[in-house]
Order: sequence, then C-alpha cells, then structure tokens
Amino acid sequence: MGRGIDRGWVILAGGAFALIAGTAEAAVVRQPQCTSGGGAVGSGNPMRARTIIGVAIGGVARSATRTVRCGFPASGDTQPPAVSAVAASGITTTSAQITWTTNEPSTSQVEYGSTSPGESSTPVDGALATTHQVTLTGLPSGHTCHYRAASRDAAGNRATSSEQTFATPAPPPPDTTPPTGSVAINAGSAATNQAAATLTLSATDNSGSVSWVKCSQDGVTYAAAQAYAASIPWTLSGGDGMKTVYAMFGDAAGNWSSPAQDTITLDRTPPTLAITSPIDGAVYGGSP
Ligand SMILES: [Ca+2]
Ligand SMILES: [Ca+2]
Repeated sequence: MGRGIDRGWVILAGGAFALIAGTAEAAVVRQPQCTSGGGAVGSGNPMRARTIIGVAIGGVARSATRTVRCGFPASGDTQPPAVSAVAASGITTTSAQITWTTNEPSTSQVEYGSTSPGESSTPVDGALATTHQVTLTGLPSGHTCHYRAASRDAAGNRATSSEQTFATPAPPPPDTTPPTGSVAINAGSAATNQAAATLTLSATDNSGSVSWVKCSQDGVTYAAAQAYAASIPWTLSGGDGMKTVYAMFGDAAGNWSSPAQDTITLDRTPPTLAITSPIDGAVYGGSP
C-alpha cells in the first residue's frame, strides 16, 4: 500500500489508484496529474502535494469528474544541491574530465559547448553521489570549452554550477623530420662466402619510433618497405665481388631518411691449391 489520500482514495505502490475498500463509489482514475514533485507516482519518490483527476464510472455517477488531493507528506527537501569544486582535468586535444562535489547525493551531468554550455550535454548519470566525474569526448582541438556541472537531488531539485572554461591544446604540428640510421652487413664483417646475409639496422626518429625500412643493392631500385626491425635477412645478389647495401628508414608520417649504406666482399670461390714442391714423381734421397 502507498500513502493515504483523501476522500476515500488510496494510491498503490507502482502508481495505481483505487478506492478504499467499502467506498460506495466504483471508480477508476484517468490521467493522474502530478502537479509537483518528481519521479513516478507512488514509486517512493518524495513528492509534494499533487492533484489527481478521477472519473467515477459506477452507476449514475458515470462521467463525473472529481478532483482528489493526495495527502502525500512532502519530503521537506526543496533545496537544490550545493555544487562546488568544479574542475577540469586530464585535458587532451579532444577530451577532459569534469569533476565536482555536492553537499548531498545527486545525479551527474555536464552541459558544454564551444561558445556556451547550452550547446551539448552529457547523458545524466542517475547514480546519486556527492563526488562527481564526467568525461567529455569528441572536443575540438585548440578550442575553449564552456561548461557547467549539473546535479539533481533525490527530491528532484536541480542545481548547476557557474560557467567554467578550459582550453584543449592545439594538435601537434605534423612530423616532417625523417628518421636517421645506419646499416651493417653481417655485423660489419669485411667479407663473406655466402650470399645470405643479415642486416643490422639502427635508426631513430623524432616521433619516438621508426616504422619502416627498405633496402637496395644499387641505391636506385628498392625492395618493398617492411616493418622496421633491429635485424633483417638480406640476400646479396650478383656474382662475387664488393657488395653495397643501402637502407632507408621511414616514420609513421611517411618521411624517409636518405640512404645509409655498408659494403662487404662476397667471395664464394675457394682458393686453388697447387703443390709446387716437390714436383710430381720426384725422387729424393739415396739408394733404396
Ligand atoms: Ca536537496
Ligand atoms: Ca619523423
């Protein structure tokens, strides 16, 4: 059962209306009118006085309309929350956290915009709390954001803070500086007898990371770019002789370094052995 109302009516939990048992008049209520207070009728929300329109349908009283004044005791809370300590933190080029406190449990919402707080608002966080945090996202970079915090207490009293501002930083300038780096074939060996080699790469970039490397043996035609790594396999092409490998390093913005290079001698021909002494068939020593 809900709270009592006058003239034989009761209001049930959930918001239904009914006549008190034993009342001679059969009736239903049409269009309950809650003229003050907040929340659903009969849901336990604190409400102040309200007026309900009912239509009596029993007997000759059909179509008669009556007004019933519910006897809900007021919650007594007519004071909106006091909002304080409103602040913006964690500001990035596109987002920020807005925090504030209230002197009583209340909801959380932020109204914000590029010229006034009335342009957008976050969804209401209905959890009643005294410390509040709301994240704003999708903000324009390099702009001032005007905002205010809003909280509603359990009785439906809503308060907003004064207008505040913060500025999102401008986006960083584009990266136009290429990486720099070096390449070493087989850890800097002077010669090798195998075409299969390992390139040791060492490169840095102003952005903090090198993204790509591409290599060549003539400095003109480069193999497809691949993800930068500290070492990659490479096959020395062509016949034996002095080989040069060129490496260019790329960053995420698409800047490429000038080529770094290293050389190595590829020599896959084993030395020829010729016994020059003694000559074949020579006889040494005295008589057998
Ligand atoms: Ca209050
Ligand atoms: Ca760069």
